[in-house]
Amino acid sequence: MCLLLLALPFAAALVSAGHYKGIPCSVKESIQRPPRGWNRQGSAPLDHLLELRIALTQPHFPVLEKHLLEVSNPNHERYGAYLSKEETEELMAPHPETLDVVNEWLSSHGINNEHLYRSSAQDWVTIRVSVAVAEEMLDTKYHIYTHSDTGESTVRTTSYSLPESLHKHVELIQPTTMFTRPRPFRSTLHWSKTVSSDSMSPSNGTITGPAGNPVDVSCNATITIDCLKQIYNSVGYNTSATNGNQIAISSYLEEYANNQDLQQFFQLENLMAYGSNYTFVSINGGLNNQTSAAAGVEANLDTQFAYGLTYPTQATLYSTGGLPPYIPEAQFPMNGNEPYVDWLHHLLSQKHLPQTISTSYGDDEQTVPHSYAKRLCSGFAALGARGVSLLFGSGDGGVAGVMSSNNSATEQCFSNDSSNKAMFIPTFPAACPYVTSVGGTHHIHETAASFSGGGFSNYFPRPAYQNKAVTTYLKRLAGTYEGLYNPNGRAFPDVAAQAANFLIVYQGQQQYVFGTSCATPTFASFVSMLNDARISAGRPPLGFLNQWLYEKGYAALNDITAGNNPGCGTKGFNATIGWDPGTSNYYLRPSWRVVVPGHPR
Ligand SMILES: *[C@@H]1O[C@H](CO)[C@@H](O)[C@H](O)[C@H]1NC(C)=O
Ligand SMILES: *[C@@H]1O[C@H](CO)[C@@H](O)[C@H](O)[C@H]1NC(C)=O
Ligand SMILES: *[C@@H]1O[C@H](CO)[C@@H](O)[C@H](O)[C@H]1NC(C)=O
Ligand SMILES: *[C@@H]1O[C@H](CO)[C@@H](O)[C@H](O)[C@H]1NC(C)=O
Ligand SMILES: *[C@@H]1O[C@H](CO)[C@@H](O)[C@H](O)[C@H]1NC(C)=O
Ligand SMILES: *[C@@H]1O[C@H](CO)[C@@H](O)[C@H](O)[C@H]1NC(C)=O
Ligand SMILES: *[C@@H]1O[C@H](CO)[C@@H](O)[C@H](O)[C@H]1NC(C)=O
Ligand SMILES: CC(=O)N[C@H]1CO[C@H](CO)[C@@H](O)[C@@H]1O
Repeated sequence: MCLLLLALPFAAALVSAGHYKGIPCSVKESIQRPPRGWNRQGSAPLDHLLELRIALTQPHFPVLEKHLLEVSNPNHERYGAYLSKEETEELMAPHPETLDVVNEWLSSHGINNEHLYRSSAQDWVTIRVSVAVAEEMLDTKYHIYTHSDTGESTVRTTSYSLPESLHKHVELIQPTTMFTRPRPFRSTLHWSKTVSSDSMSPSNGTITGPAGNPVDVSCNATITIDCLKQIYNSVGYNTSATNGNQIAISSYLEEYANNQDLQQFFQLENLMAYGSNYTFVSINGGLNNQTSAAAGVEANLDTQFAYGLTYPTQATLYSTGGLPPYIPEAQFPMNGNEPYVDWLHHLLSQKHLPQTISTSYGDDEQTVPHSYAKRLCSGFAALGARGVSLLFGSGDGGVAGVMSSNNSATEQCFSNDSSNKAMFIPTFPAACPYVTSVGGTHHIHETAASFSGGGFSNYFPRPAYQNKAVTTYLKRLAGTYEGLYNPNGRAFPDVAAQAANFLIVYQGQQQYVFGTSCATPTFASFVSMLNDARISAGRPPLGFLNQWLYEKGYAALNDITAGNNPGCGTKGFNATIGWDPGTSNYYLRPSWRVVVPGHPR
């Protein structure tokens, strides 16, 4: 037990068998209350098993960050000189003293090397302990919390403590105060079973697309693979199956990509890809349930469009197991963590990585503990240093956050601190400065889709690469919404792409889907095509995109100048007039842009 010496000196001395028992502890992390919607029920069963993740301090992270900013800066001589797995791990590793101190603490609780799992860089330790042991180690009390909307239950606490000598060695321990469960960003589904034949027919003439080339009229109502190639001007560009370029999709939360649906989709939208396949990678027990009824809309959408657009590029699907929510009646270990950490551990332990990865999941930033969000963001930075382009959806609730199913509620637009202050809700991971965040547009001429998530982080300060674009936008905003957002925060999204009326195949039927879930694999696919061209030309891939995007890449993008993203009872942010050559000012929200990569050379 981690007792306060002052409170119980004799008892503490008597029970202290190990070095750390009975020495002064102090609170490591606490929250005032669980995020909105979570209500405390009874105590957690003492024999319930928890998989605790312990993040150790990374003293060399600033050096890693410096490397990242150099190798992904198009004006730097090291542009494209990405780090190897070993080099990256060296910069992620904790100090040897940290390993010693933490090992000693663990063994004082009877936890030795054979009971734990370490990440490849040794920066995370995972242990499996009962609630009783965790409560003793962390001087806390776990309870069962139930969510009022979903009925999901979870075992959590609002505060935990550590011996003071450990504080500087341990960054965070979860699950303790973390209530987040990332959700797929899909806003609406149209369940219409019949898709009218003329909506697919190119015979109805063409209109002029954003790049000045002809686009089928039908694309204004139904988005197919052909439409996206036309809109973003890549018709006739052939990717290579053999140059080593790869695209990957992340899948979580028991979302399964159905292979029969995929083949049916290929028959419908890219006949060349019919019969092709992808590599399935299971992380932390992620399953691949091919029962038609188990197909996931998100997983089907992501794989169908990303693989359909980039075929014959080698394709991968990561299925990361997140254990199901805690069920009070069941006595076996359940409900681990949000799954990004497992996914990161897997990727960072690989020698070779896909150059482009699309992830259409996320949660409201304030439901992810600050320390945890920071640490995950550092992991994304490490992937960037290795040359991976990470694309994340910006959310489907406009300025109100994730809101995967209901866009009208305003009651969630408050801070979860005691001030209960009205505010816009940023999303995570989209708001991490080391990922590229993708918002949504619709129609031709493209306008911002109203659901498109966008705003400013409350956790991450504005990165230097955004200074020029964002300060210009803020000036134009002239104080509107003051107090509802953090003007010094990382602004997102970085880019946007078509996000409505995507025609997918789901459980054998043609369906329309909407959301930044559509935009993310789309943008990722065009990044992958650019990487394909670069790799074929013997050049390194684009890696972490944002410095290049804000410095040079924007010139290939189409400004979106109409539309807004309402939420929280407001009209949200306006997309405004774009690049202004007369005054050299950006009048654009960095978001509402669309990629028009043209024919990569
Ligand atoms: C595309 O559809 C939108 C919404 O229905 C409409 O406002 C717009 O005029 C259409 N674009 C063209 C080029 O027909
Ligand atoms: C791309 O492939 C198609 C089909 O094999 C072929 O007709 C076309 O010429 C190729 N385009 C280029 C630019 O090589
Ligand atoms: C395609 O790949 C998936 C995942 O690896 C596998 O389950 C499936 O059997 C493959 N299908 C074919 C037709 O090879
Ligand atoms: C696969 O999904 C189906 C339908 O949801 C379910 O009945 C079945 O139990 C699942 N199989 C496995 C092995 O999880
Ligand atoms: C809001 O909740 C998150 C996650 O539980 C926590 O990390 C954060 O500190 C909370 N914010 C406040 C101001 O309590
Ligand atoms: C959306 O939220 C509002 C306000 O909470 C509620 O009245 C409405 O029924 C919800 N709609 C759906 C489809 O859940
Ligand atoms: C957005 O544009 C509308 C219409 O032009 C205007 O009324 C509104 O003030 C603008 N809002 C902001 C926040 O700039
Ligand atoms: C406006 C127009 O030309 N509509 C035609 C689109 O194509 C379908 C099928 O090819 C015709 O039935 C429509 O008349």
